[in-house]
Amino acid sequence: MLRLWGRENSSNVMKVVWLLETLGLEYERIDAGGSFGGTDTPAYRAMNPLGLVPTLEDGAFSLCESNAILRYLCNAHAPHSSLYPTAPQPRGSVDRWLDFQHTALGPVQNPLFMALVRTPPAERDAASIERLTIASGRIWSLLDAQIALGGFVAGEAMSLADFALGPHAHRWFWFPLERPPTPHLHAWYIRLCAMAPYARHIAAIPVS
Ligand SMILES: N[C@@H](CCC(=O)N[C@@H](CS)C(=O)NCC(=O)O)C(=O)O
Repeated sequence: MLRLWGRENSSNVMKVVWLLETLGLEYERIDAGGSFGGTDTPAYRAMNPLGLVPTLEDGAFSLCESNAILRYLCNAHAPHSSLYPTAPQPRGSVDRWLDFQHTALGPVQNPLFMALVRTPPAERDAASIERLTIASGRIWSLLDAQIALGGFVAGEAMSLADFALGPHAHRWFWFPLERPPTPHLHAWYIRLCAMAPYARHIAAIPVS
């Protein structure tokens, strides 16, 4: 059986759980990281050298990096799934947004999350929150225009790109902030919330 290491409130774990459940794959999830610890043992570091979550074990094989795990699950366990098309051009479009999540959104929304959620109110830096809010809003506005084209992140069909960005969209709409208008993005988020695994493993988990 597939084994997933990682706490349920990690956005990188959430995307993998959402995919596992969507594909109907049998798995067990083991709490690790954050207050659960367990990521600093030699055995865990052999699977995930940075000591982060998630890590996937599939028999004797292990894999870290959440977007690599998304790709692996489709390649190994759902090779015909339209979530990760095999033709080079649609696959390239999905890969592009998977990279975008880590390289464009992550550097602005992850520090915003730390500044707003993981920093006690008395210690919050309003100027940096404002700067990160504006920067994150620009990224979500780009995605709003992209989703306007086809309804999903990588076009007209749902794909791994939605799985990578969906958990972050929940945080963005949850943050007590002024956001730029993004009607297409918001409509997409509402559609994700209507999907049972997203509702259960992302929208229902307290942002913490
Ligand atoms: N690029 C990595 C980033 C993993 C990462 O930053 N994970 C965070 C949780 S979202 C983590 O492990 N934080 C430390 C912890 O939970 O102990 C991936 O996509 O898997």
